[in-house]
Amino acid sequence: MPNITVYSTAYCPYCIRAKMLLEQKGAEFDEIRVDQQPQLRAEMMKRSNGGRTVPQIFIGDTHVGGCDELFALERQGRLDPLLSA
Ligand SMILES: N[C@@H](CCC(=O)N[C@@H](CS)C(=O)NCC(=O)O)C(=O)O
Repeated sequence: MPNITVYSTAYCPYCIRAKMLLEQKGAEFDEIRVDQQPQLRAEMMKRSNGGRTVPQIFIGDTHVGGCDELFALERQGRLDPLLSA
């Protein structure tokens, strides 16, 4: 499975939904809490080309985007191939 990174904050419903979907898929991921460390928010924005909202999700080299984009991939049947790449 590719490395998966989820940039998140506490009390973020979109983060919770995204993490639940990944967990349902049995995908392990690193969670980076950007509310606790401002420099990591800057890293998140740089890696995501200016993405300001959380979550920002990376699967391998692919910047998925946020929760909505993750669920869109799932609806399109594109998430499983990405997770097993
Ligand atoms: N469409 C985005 C929405 C994400 C979103 O609105 N996240 C909230 C936290 S739950 C956020 O980052 N708000 C801060 C802001 O909008 O600057 C997604 O699906 O991830």
